[in-house]
Parts: sequence; structure tokens; C-alpha cells
Amino acid sequence: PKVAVLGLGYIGLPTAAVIARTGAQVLGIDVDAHVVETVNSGRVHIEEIDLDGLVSGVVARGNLRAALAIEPSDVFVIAVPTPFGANHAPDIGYVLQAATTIATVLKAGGVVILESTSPVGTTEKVAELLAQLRPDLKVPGHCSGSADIAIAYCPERVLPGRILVELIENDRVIGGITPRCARKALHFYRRFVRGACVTTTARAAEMTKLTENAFRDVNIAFANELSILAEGMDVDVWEVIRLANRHPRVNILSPGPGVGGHCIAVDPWFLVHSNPAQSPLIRTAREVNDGKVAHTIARAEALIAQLPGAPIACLGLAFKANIDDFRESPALKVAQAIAERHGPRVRIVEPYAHALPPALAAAGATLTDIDSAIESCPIFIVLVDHDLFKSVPLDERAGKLVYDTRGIWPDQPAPESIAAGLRLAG
Ligand code: SAJ
Repeated sequence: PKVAVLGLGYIGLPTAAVIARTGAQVLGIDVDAHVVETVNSGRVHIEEIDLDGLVSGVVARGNLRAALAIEPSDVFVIAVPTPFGANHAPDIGYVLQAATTIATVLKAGGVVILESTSPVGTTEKVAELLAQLRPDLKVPGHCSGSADIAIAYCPERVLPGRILVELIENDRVIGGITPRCARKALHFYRRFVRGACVTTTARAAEMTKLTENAFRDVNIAFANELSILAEGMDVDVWEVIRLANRHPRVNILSPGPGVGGHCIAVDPWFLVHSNPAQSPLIRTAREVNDGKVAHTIARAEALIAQLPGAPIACLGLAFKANIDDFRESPALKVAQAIAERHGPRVRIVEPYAHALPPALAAAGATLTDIDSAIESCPIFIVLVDHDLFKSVPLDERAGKLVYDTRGIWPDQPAPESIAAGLRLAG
């Protein structure tokens, strides 16, 4: 079939490439001319394991091509961003824009699939818009008898850093506007998904996606709240979590400097926004996780105050371990706050950055490597659990003042110079 993927970002490009590998003719559409040019030259504009080789291969074979303008296709996959605006209100403007674009080339027999994380009811809005724009077509939910086209919601649920594996291995939830729509979409996903494909309604699939990320956010918030309680009680939170997790029905996640990325820190708000009065738990979890950043900054400052004038190493800027994605990163926010107060004292170690983000550089911080940081910095603030940092043995950290927000160095002794009540774990 001919497949058009709208949006060549973190989800759209890997999805387009995986579909192209099955032998389909895939057209990737993006509003950014630079992205279109990059893909057409067989290169990638995002870092993801094995994506570069896959894209260069499918482009060379002629199965993947990028363009600014849409062309007639059999299947349309929408993978555009759904940010939130003021008051955390979801903004589905890009989704509706994509649907408007599709409407210009849609034919009977076409399948339209929305993959973007979306508030419940968005797929129905897409159907309504297509019905308005194309009165000549019988649109599901807006016609009697069998429809001319199929419309479904099928959320992506891949983990950055494992996208190409999870795109194929993970189970997929496929929600149709009607059961027939779901079956049409299922037929498409079966081409490249090895996991189970489970069909449901569009509304249930939309809520499922939001639920998965809200579940994780609430569980991380629990760990973050525990870490603050444990600090106050002079208890090592990491040890408590390890011990509690020996219970057969307890599985606590890890505290950290906050929650970042473009999904877990965003999607729960879509649920809250749909019914603020009935979502106090999900909202509070969001607030606890956002609040952890300020807490981390305050604890880091307390440590830094122990050694006036000494160089400070901030380890990591990424939003999580072993990736180069700094979007909504709590580590970046903490490093920025520290750099703004201590300027040239601040040395950033981030193996996944070629240069410092401009605001950090402007504050006077410098990028360095782990070996130089070990040699020159008596203060270590661990913000990301990159493998590279985990590999630093105790003798190279001996005598340093360490604030380990990710619990990567359980053997680090609490420095004697630190005042009682200032145990720096979590
Ligand atoms: N984090 C913690 N403690 C933990 C786990 C994570 O502080 O125990 C932090 C991370 O450091 C990071 C943030 O949470 O800052 C989010 O990281 P993540 O690994 O939990 O999730 P993402 O944002 O990379 O990907 C999530 C995944 N969703 C779930 O696991 C339910 C992924 O499967 C989704 O596809 C993705 O969101 C998405 O696109 O929605």
C-alpha cells in the first residue's frame, strides 16, 4: 500500500521507516523543509539507536521519501505533537491541521489513523472535521450504512532509546470509531507489529494512553515524596525502597530530581483537564514531581555552601539515562539554576552533548569530561544515571561532597563535614 506519515518527529520518523522496511511505499510529510531534506538524503535529524542505518537503507531502496506536501495514499498516519497551552489545556491544533491536509487527497477506501497522544474525543473530532470537509465521502459515525473510509486511534507507547525494538515488540491498542474501522487499522498494524494488537473503541484507546503515563507519573511521585520524607528522618531512601520492594506486592519506582521528557510530564494534564474536580490524585502527583526540581536545587545549594568557591561538577543534563534528549529535563533545570548562582565554578559532564545549551553557557558554566571533573571538582551533583557515571568507582569519589539524586552510588559515605540532618540521598 501507499502510506503517508504526517509528522517526522521522534515517533513519526521511526514509524515511517519501520513501515517502509515491510516494502510499503511510504511518504513522510513534515512542515520543516530541513527535516524533509535531511530524510531525503538518507540521514536523520534525531538520535535513536539504529535509526540512521534503517532510514538510509529504506531511502536508498526508494521505500521512504519525504515531502512538504501530501499526496494521495491508502493509509494516513498522524504523528504530530499535541502540546498543552495555558492552564494545561491540550492543544490539538496540529492534529486538526493534519486532518485538514489529509482531507484534500482522501479517497474511498482510505484509512486514517491518529497516533498522537490526545485527549479523549479527539478521534471523533477528526471524523467530524473530515465529514465536514468531504461531504462526498461516507465518514464513520456520520453516515448510515457502511462508511467509505476508516478512522482509528492507535497510540504509540515506545520508550526513547528502544523505539525501534518497542515499535515492533509492544502490544498495540487499536480503537476504531466503529468496530469495522478498528479491523481495518488492525490489518495495517499486523504488517509490522509482532506484539498483540487489541481492538477497542477510539475513546477507550485514547484514555488508555493517558492512563499509562499518568500511572507512571503517580508512581514516580510516590517515590519522590518518600525521598523527601526519608531525608527529613535521616534515612537512606534507596535502602528503604530496596527493602520494601522485597515484599511480593510492592514495587516502588526510583526517586530523582523530577520528571522530564515530553510524555509523562505532559499527558497526565490531559486527564486532569478533562475533569479537574475529580482528578486530585493525578494533579497532585504532577505537582509533587514538578516540585522535586526546586527541592533538588535547594539541597544542592546546601551542599555547595559547604565548600565556598570550589568547582562544582553537575553530572548529566538529559531527561533520563543514556539518551541525548534534553526536553523538559529536570537535570537541565537544576544545572541551570546552579550555573546562574555559581557561574564559572560549574562544570557540566554530559557525554551526550556536543556543546552546552546556550543558556547554560551564557551563565558561565563549561562542558567537561568525567575524568577532568574527577580531577578538579570536590563537589559532585549527580542528576542523571548515565552508565558512564555509574562506572566511577568509590576510590575516585573518595572525599568528595556528593549529592546523588539518582542513587547510582549506594556505597558513597555521607561526608563528615555535612551537618546533621543533611543526608543527601534522593
Ligand atoms: N523517572 C524517575 N523514576 C523512575 C522512572 C522514571 O524519576 O523510576 C523519570 C525519568 O528520569 C524521566 C521521566 O521519569 O525524567 C520519564 O521517563 P520514563 O522512562 O518513565 O518515560 P519516557 O518519557 O521516556 O516514556 C514514557 C513511556 N511510558 C510508560 O512507561 C508508561 C513510554 O512507554 C511512552 O511511549 C512514552 O512515555 C510516550 O511517548 O508517551
